Amino acid sequence: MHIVRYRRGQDGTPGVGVRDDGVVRELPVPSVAALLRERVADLRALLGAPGDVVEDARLLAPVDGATEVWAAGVTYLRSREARMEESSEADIYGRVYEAARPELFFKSAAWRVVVDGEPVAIRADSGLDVPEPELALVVNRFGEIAGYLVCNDMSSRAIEGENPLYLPQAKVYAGACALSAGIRPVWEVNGADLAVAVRVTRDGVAVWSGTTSTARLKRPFAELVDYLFRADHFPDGAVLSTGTGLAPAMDFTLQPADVVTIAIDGIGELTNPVVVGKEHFEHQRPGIEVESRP
Ligand code: DO4
Ligand code: MG
Repeated sequence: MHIVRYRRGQDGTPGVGVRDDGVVRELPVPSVAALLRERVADLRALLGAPGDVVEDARLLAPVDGATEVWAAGVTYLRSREARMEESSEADIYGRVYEAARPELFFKSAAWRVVVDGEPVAIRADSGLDVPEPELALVVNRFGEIAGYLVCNDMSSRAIEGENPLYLPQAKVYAGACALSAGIRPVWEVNGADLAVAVRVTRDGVAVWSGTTSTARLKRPFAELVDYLFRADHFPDGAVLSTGTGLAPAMDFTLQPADVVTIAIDGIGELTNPVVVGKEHFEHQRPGIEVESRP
């Protein structure tokens, strides 16, 4: 089962539902944010009694309201190695990999997230760009892990490599954050040992692929969530991407029209074509699905 946001094909009305065996059934809530204001036990009860079938659901990005997407970095050995190769300041990546405090950074507001099938972007001012295939935790406002998503943390290696202080520019720009369409509830899958696979195709030919497992993640999920919630409130919950365990060699860079596919066992698949520049995202607008909280 997956929690989904959708738009009805006929009248375009947005809704929230559960998807099982390809069939979407509606839930009596206005947003995914509303679900993330519930404790996991209450969420489970709510999902157990869905309503009518939605015949013509077009799936949307699985986040809305004030839910923020954050990401962890250098949580796998491969990521530590890759940063040390690309960076003018290799030492800091080795230190953060060993440190008690993880690297966490803001990645996206909900309204900027793209979903399966939509384009992801490389920046027009970057020359070395990669997808980062990651398992993302969906965390409710109480700091409980409620489910999982597939995340592509698109990144400019050129910009981050030039100076680590450029990290926000390397990581946060139009089309940089893609999430799979459905949230897999936490009680249905063990996120700690899942196969993660990535494939980039160019003109139909695979130009980079790789596999890893979430078992190689250096830090427990609970530790990452604990640091995120230490000094801030997330009234509509948060998505916390857990970092990449897959990075290509330095001679690989994404190109426009490449297609990136990320699959995580039991969670879902995320496929996005690559475009260059912010022009492709002018239709994105904040606030449309943001509702007032009680
Ligand atoms: O330190 C830069 C970011 C690392 C990252 O995004 C990752 O390891 O996934
Ligand atoms: Mg990453």
